[in-house]
Amino acid sequence: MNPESRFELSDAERADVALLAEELTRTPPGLVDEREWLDRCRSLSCHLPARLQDRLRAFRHDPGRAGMLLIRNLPAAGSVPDTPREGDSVERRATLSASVLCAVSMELGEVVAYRNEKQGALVQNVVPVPGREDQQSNAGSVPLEMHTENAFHPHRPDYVGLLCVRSDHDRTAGLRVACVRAAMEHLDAGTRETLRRPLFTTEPPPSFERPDSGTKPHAVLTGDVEDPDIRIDFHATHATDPWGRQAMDALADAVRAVSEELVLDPADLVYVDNRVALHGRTAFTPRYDGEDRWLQRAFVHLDHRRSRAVRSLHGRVLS
Ligand SMILES: O=C(O)CCC(=O)C(=O)O
Ligand SMILES: [Fe+2]
Repeated sequence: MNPESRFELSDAERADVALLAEELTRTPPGLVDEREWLDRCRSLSCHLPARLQDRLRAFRHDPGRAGMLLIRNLPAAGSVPDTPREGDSVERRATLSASVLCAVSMELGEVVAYRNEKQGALVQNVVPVPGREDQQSNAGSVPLEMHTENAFHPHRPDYVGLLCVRSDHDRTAGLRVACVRAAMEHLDAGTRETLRRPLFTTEPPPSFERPDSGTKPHAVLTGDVEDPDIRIDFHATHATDPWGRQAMDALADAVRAVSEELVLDPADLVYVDNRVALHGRTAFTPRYDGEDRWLQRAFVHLDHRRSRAVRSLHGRVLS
């Protein structure tokens, strides 16, 4: 992996983050979705180690060629409860892992969630769910296709944060990340041009309850011609004509050629820049024995004001 997309805390820095996160676990009312707790979390996030703050700021300024940042050696809880098994499970309690995820995420921007997804909780559990093995959602265990997170949504996240609480038994579950900046080199001029035309529609993912509906026709690539933003979900996005379909196939090949696979260790935290990078996951075999793979996820927006019309004044849940 490119060293610019990786950051490792020293043991002393990890101890400092642990103190800060432990204080958050004791902060009333001990619930991450409550304003009082979030206000304290934001204040404490200003006291994260300077080197980490510096790196987060640099990542926000420029997501690099990989469009992601892997942060290693964060504090991990001494004992981790059984991996949840139920569908749409969330973490509302200010556990150590939820506190670490929120504090680092709040240093990056505003933590947000979606009313129609996972009960609008800010910290969501990414775990395999019995009976949903084949689903194209984070509850599945078949390969999860590469996607922009919530590609259908006008206020999709700017960053997706994924913190590993527990790895899978066989260590075969790989988070896959592919950045359009690298993929562009594998696309010819005609394909790039087609991907800039509004020839694609995108449905909500299975994690969203209705009544969210799909998009109007949109482009996959927008913004700068050489360094575009990308919006596509290879499961939920459909081309409206054969040219679009051909361009999507070419893009899928390019994404495959540049994607990186990360088998996360506990206390690894990855941020994917959802404007320029896609993510997905390889297949793995859940056992449903309490020791399955477990990530916690949070979404970050850079500009809270932009979603004001679909959010209450101090709320973080978008309708
Ligand atoms: O399980 C993973 O590694 C990623 C799942 C995913 O795409 C998500 O939770 O948004
Ligand atoms: Fe995702």
